[in-house]
Amino acid sequence: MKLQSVRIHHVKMPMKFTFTTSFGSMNEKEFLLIEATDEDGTVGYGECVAFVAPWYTEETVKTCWHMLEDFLIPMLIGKTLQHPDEVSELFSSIRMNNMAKAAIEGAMWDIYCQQTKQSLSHALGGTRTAIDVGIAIGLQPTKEALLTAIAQALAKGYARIKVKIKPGADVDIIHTIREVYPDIPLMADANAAYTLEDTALLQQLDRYNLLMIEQPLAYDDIVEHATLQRALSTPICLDESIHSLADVKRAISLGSCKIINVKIGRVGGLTEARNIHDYCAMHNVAIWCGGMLEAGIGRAHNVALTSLPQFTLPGDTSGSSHYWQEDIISPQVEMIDGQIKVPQTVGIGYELNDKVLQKYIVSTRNYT
Ligand code: OSB
Ligand code: MG
Repeated sequence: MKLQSVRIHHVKMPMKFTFTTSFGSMNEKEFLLIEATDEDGTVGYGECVAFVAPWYTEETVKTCWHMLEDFLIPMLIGKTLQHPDEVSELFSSIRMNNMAKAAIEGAMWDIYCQQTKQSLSHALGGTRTAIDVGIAIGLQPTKEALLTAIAQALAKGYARIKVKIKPGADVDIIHTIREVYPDIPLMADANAAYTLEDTALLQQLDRYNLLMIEQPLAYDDIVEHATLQRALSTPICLDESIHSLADVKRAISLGSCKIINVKIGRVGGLTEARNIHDYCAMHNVAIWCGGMLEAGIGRAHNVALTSLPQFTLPGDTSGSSHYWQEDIISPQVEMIDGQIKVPQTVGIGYELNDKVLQKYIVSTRNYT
């Protein structure tokens, strides 16, 4: 393949709910949609998952746009590649900016799959034909609202419930949930809101049989999580701390976590995500696919990735209708009885719905 031109669509989509974490709230998703055209006319799409503000990682919509426009797209246009794995190799001279890299890398995987007439799931080594789906429920204004949200999620068949916690809204919240639902698969995500000084408090969570606690300590820490993991029986799952296979190796060798949340954007693309999968499969480390409140293109990529065998835990990969009135793909990603079917057709298995996309496009820029 040889990339000929790229269009970046700047998109804003209203969400169906307000999503609140220890950092703040979101009720719309602003993102970049990458439309890449190969010299043979094949068009591939990638979604940049970065948010408007750098509260989750350092990247933003604007920093990604800058990286894509000034570095990544110029590096890729006109280069002949045999396989999309070569994209991350090519980008290795650029430090970090993983969500920007993943956005265009994902589009190249899409082009490759169409040209070689295979599904993205198959090209990545996927084996599952359906994936288990969990839900991430943000911080709620009241305990009643939280219990209602959980009841609704269970009624829809979600295979796992994740709730956000923060200092002041943690043990108490989990205690309340466990009083009503002693046995549901439950986990808590702290989004880096605690320090080692909170060890005794976090130990109180051990009695609630949580599947895991996600990213309790600092976003850039791997060392202190190892200290915390030794003090907890609840498995720690790392999210924000993991940007590469090298980070995964460090975390596993230090004992910083027992589970890894893999996000394609955070680790710089599908190739690195697959490499992390392969390493974790070899070392018997459980992994699952995280979410960034993606629209349809990013969601389709998450579904394909989750079809790989070591994704043994349900991911944050809800169906389109959980987030959007109308997603930008057709068909929509649909969850039925806690599962999403993995498309086996050529490419990502969903078509971009241009009519819907047009409603949400703010601007478009062309690069040749
Ligand atoms: O910490 O996993 C996280 C959403 C935005 C930013 C960070 C996180 C999340 C989620 C997943 O919890 C939400 C989803 O995509 O359903
Ligand atoms: Mg998280």
